[in-house]
Amino acid sequence: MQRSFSSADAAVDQRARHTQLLSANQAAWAAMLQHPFLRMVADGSIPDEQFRTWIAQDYLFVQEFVPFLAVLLAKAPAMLRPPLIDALATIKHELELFERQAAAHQILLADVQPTSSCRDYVQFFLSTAYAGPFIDGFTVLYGIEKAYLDAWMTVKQQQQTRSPWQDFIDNWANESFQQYVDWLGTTLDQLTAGQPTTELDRLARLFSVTVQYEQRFWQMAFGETER
Ligand code: MP5
Repeated sequence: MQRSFSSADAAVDQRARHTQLLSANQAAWAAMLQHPFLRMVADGSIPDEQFRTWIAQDYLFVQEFVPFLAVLLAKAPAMLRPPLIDALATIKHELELFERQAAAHQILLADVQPTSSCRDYVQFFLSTAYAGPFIDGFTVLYGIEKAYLDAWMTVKQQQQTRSPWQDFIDNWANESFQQYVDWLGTTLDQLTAGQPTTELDRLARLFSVTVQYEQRFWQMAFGETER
């Protein structure tokens, strides 16, 4: 049967928007997942100092996720408010996980100063949410959550034995987080359906920057020179 090229074809392409963002950043994404930090967590060789650095810095990161999600919530279409409220509630539990684990491992979270990797990343996602339209912040949210889903799933798949840091691994490598990230992806597809190319180019740039920050964040655990 003959098919004419029509809006149906465009719709197929638009439905896969999140896949397009991922494939456009395939090399950087793969490099991120192969970072030594993740490999060493998986095989149990991660030095305590590196993991502790990550905990303290990621705690600062997650704390700033509250205003990030709150600003997104304020700009969100009404139908997206309930799931974003759930996402905010999850952050509250996540902060408690960091606090419990820090106490159990004698890690002081008070007075931790952000590294430049952490500070720059936080500034990037906050300013994107504050200054841009909802879709910009939502695209960054998708990149951030998808990065942690894939990173911690990769660790979990490679693990042979239980890790002393298992609660962190399981916090992101689980089915309900997978479902949340899948929902973010399909919602991104729906929100971007029919958008002009210039809009999509801007989102693609925001997504690429997110991937770069993710990579840099793992590297930061091994030390960085202040910029
Ligand atoms: C996340 C995170 C995931 N905690 N830290 C970095 C550097 N990237 C992504 O975000 P969330 O809100 O903890 O699921």
